Amino acid sequence: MVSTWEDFYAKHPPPQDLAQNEQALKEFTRKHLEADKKVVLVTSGGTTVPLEHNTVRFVDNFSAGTRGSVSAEYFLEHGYAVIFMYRVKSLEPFSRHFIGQKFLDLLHISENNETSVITVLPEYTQKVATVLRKYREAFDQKKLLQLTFTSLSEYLWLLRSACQALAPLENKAILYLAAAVSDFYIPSHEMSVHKISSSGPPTISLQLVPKILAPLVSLWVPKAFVVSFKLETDESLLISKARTALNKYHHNLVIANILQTRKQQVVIVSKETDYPLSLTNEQLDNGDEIEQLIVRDLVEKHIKFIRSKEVS
Ligand code: 9Z3
Repeated sequence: MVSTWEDFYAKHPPPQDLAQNEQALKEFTRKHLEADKKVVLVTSGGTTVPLEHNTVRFVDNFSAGTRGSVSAEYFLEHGYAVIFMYRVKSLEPFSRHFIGQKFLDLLHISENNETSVITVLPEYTQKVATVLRKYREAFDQKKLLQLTFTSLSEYLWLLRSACQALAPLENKAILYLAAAVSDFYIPSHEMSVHKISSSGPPTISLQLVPKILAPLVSLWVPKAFVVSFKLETDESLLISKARTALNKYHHNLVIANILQTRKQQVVIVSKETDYPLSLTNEQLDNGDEIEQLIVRDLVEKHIKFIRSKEVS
């Protein structure tokens, strides 16, 4: 049985930092509303579904956070203020360029009279400077707000709060729902309190997560430009599933992608049309990013959307 979205919120307590995040959301959206700015909410990374209240094990949804973090940078370049809602430890805008060992490989160390002097290697200085400038501008001018989630329940609470903060922006807001959100969960009252014993094979029964796009589109941000993502591994299902979602939730666009090819090709699906955006192998090898094409396309559509609302 599928419980309703109201039921989900009634049965799962809000995360402890929700009030603090709501305050940050309110201040951020108020500032940009006053400045007549466009704001995008980018969700990114996968949600976890805990198997135990004292969580040792959980089910995870696949997403490195590349789509979201790269897109956030391009939205900033197009003049949007960005609320970046992401899974703890998944990729973040700007720092994503220097993760793991790559960061240490940029640096040079020299010893000078017993002091260590660390510099960026000359061949990387330009790249670091370019990213650093954009990073500083985004934070110093308060154009980027970053908020985190880990579990499905934290994600759903934060998403609703973000929508409530964005609602006053009406059609100036884009929702860009790139996070990989679990379709299944164990209801709180059915979950083991302690670590599940490994003395025998456990039977784990998952239930369907209520479809949150329904209240999001019809109640929380009815005037916003809403874009969801559809992830499949079977190519023959991709477009029909995307279209089913559009017909069911009546939002603006679905961006459809196949797990294995998601960095090279996506399909933009609207009620009227569907068309691919893609990179050639050469472009991919050159470091071009498909998110640049996606965001450019969306920004054009969003401008037309705002104009159409001004006329009607
Ligand atoms: C996506 O389809 C994203 O493009 C990816 C990005 C998760 C594939 P990465 O972070 O990957 O760059 O590694 N996101 C949406 C996935 C999702 O859960 N969609 C739901 C569905 O397909 C509906 S909203 O049913």
